[in-house]
Amino acid sequence: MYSAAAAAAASPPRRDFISVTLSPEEAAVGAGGYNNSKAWRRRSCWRKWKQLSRLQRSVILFLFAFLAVCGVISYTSMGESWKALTSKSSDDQRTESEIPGLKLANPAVLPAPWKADANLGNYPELSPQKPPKPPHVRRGPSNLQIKAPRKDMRLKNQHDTSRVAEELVQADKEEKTEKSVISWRGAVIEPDQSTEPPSSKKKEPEKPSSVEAEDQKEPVPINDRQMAVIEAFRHAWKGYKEFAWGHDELKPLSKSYSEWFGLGLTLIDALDTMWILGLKEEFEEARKWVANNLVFDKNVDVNLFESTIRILGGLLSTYHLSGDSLFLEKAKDIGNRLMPAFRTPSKIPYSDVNIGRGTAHPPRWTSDSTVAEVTSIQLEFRELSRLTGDQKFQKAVDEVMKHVHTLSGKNDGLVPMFINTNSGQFTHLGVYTLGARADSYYEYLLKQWIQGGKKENELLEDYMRAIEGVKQHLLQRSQPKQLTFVGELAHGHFSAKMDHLVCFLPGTLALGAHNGLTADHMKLAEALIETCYQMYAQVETGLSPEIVHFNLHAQKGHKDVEIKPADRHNLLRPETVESLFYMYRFTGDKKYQDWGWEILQNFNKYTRVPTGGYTSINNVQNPSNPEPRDKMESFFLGETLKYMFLLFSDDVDLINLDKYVFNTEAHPLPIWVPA
Ligand code: DMJ
Repeated sequence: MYSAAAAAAASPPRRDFISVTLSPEEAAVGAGGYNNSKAWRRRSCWRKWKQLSRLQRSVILFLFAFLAVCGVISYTSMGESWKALTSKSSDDQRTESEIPGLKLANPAVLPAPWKADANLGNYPELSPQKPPKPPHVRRGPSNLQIKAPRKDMRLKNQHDTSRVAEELVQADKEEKTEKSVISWRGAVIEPDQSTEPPSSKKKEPEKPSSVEAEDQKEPVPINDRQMAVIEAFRHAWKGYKEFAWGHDELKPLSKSYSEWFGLGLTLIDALDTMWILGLKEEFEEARKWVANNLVFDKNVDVNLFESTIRILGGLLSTYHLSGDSLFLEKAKDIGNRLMPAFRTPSKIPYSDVNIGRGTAHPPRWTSDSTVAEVTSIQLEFRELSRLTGDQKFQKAVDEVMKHVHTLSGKNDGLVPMFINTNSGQFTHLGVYTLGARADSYYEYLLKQWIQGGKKENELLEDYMRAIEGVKQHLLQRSQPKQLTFVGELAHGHFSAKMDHLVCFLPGTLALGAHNGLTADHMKLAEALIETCYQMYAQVETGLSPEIVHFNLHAQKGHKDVEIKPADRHNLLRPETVESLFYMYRFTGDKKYQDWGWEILQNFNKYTRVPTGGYTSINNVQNPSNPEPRDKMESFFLGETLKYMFLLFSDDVDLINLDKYVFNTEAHPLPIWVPA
């Protein structure tokens, strides 16, 4: 059979060449008579030029002229829209000495919680909340130069088709060591030149952010839906108080409790929710328990991630909202007790710490840690350093992020689920998800970048690249409704499986877009939140299961969402409500409030236990018997109800998203800004 390869082999290869005759001197070079003097080199070039044919010279001259014209054109057209970034690499920017130059975006304080009316039906008697307008607040992104989108612009109306990730990847290829510009249409991001240079002095501990506001804005009255959230919270709290006070979780059916760490998990997780909801009495009672009964000097193993996001995060945010130093003292205590987790060969922390003994260890069956766990403790430890002036907390967690940034084994920014604490390398390569074990890695890339004043470019790069990875490998559309969903990839095989946990993503994407990232992200957020809502709406109880599988092929009588028997449970998780909150804040589209309202009603219908508390259920597909599990997770009070309350609020200053960043357990922490 005749083939092109055979033909190529038969005929001698054709070569294009320019013949150059060597002069005696040049011949001498070949013979070893090389003379590197300037005069010799000049002479030699001139001779070579003269030896070229007229055609050859014309071609070269034309090329030079062409390049010069191109240079002039590109200089004039790009000069307007591109800013050269003269800062050093982001690595340099992330030194610990940078922190002293940072201050709170807002000497933020919410008003002391007012007493909500004990009469649940008597909403109008409640005094309205008075969120103060902090003085000299810098509104909008703090140290970005954002062009185009105004602060109050509804991002959903933007039509930005720029290719951010491609630009980032391209820029990275061109500049391996020094990244100077991250830019895309609609937003040019550059470091704030007014940022104080990092100081090498040991920083002073930060003051609490609870400073009285100078001018008060008009109070925004609590509306009926918010009141319904307050009522739900009180009902949950009633069960906890009666049957589980000071214990980790309420078991509302058996009217008892379960212990995980034995640290009053629900109570601590709920502190800032009570503050935000204005439940003064409940807050004061809980504060008393913290003051008198919360003791960390206990021979108990805790999970580093869970205790960081729930306990450390909860204490820090409560300290910021209330200004009460009790919570900072407790935060310092638990923070110090968690530090032994970082004593590993690779500095990738172990999953578990004994907070009484000061020892840490991985799970019994492996020396791996979960990637999401080791990369989602940074907001809290960084804030603890800022507040205490002790850099060791930030240093430990920053080191983890820097290390993960350099690791191989990623797939277009997507990370595997496990990392080894000895080698520091990813393990179980080839499986990529935005669900369990990887989810909050992506969330914390963006949120750390926001927390730190949008200067840590490596975090932003990793985030942008990962979202491109999601688009490239994990996005699909379901049938029949064409819902955009995020599936999983296992060794090259796509699975149409999506955890409810992934529903954090629309909110995170929207937060990024609000902070100046490409409007493409907002469009994706809009598509994904619709999908997350459908994960509730297409189910018999109107509550989402833990995991869904989407139909990729239209089949008569089949919905988009399929549920496997093992995945039918609902743990009262917050992710969809969380994203609804962000979407409403940034778009003002009331449909997001309405969707959240439906969800709250279904929680009330199927998970509320009459004697107090709410329960996880085993079967979202059976409205006549959803099979209560007899457990109320602490995040129902820490997150789900808090995000519901915020979703139904029209007060953008009730946890202003330009001043606070929520940790992955819904505890708001202040955004740092330059002095
Ligand atoms: C919470 O502890 C946090 O939101 C975490 O990021 C994921 N799991 C639960 C809620 O689903």
